[in-house]
Amino acid sequence: MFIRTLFIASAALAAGITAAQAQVVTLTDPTGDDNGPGTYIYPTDAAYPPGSFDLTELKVEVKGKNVNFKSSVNQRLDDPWGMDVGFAVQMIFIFIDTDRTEGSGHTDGLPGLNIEFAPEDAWDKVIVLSPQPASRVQAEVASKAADKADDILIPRRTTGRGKSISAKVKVDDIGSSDPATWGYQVVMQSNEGFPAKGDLLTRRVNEFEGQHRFGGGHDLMCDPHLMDVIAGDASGAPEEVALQHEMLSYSCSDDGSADELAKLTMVRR
Ligand SMILES: [Ca+2]
Ligand SMILES: [Ca+2]
Ligand SMILES: [Ca+2]
Repeated sequence: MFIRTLFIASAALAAGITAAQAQVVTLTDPTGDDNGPGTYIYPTDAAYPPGSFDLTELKVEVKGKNVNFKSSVNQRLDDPWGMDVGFAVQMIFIFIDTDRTEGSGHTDGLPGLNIEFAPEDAWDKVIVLSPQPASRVQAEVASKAADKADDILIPRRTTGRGKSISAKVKVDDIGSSDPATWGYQVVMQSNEGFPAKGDLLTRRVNEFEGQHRFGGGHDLMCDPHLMDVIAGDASGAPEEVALQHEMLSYSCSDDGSADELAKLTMVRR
């Protein structure tokens, strides 16, 4: 009897460990593709060393009542602007599709990104990793993306260490507790403390790079304003670079409005 009870207990324990392990999702991105659709160039200021916007990994893990997000880049983080959270130039948007239901969620992006999502890849929540104080990000969301405010999750504290930027969000705020079932898209942008009117703290991409402007795109808002995303099945395979460039293709009309915005898809496991 005692042995039987022990067996059941250890079997339950083993099952519990398996369930916990299943709740870790690791997505990998190749290096050297921090050029958006293939043409983008870093700003010229020394605050943006090579690799700063080259996404390499996203790790998502449920721990108790929280979901931890840890996103890595191909350059040691630095704090040239005195943000006091261990990083400064990056801003990362983690879009998630928690219900995998076509037509449920948002197909438009966020102000300043110039992207959209396919209906089958509509996002339900986005986690914003910014070095700005959460109160500043919240104020920007309230004034520039109020219609989506309920689905824009701003962690109380986001910190950088080594090459990784981390934050946690409550499972209850996401409304789903199994990251293995979600779809993902990770958008690498840059923290712009003095954003253009309407932009959600994002840095612009122009035709020519400037001290604090990305280059290689278009001076208006028809080009996707981002440097790196995940593509394919996010295993980090070299062919994901071409898939990214294809996904980020866009077309501008003569007056600089978008004929076609870049349409992002989700990575699913
Ligand atoms: Ca990358
Ligand atoms: Ca532009
Ligand atoms: Ca990529």
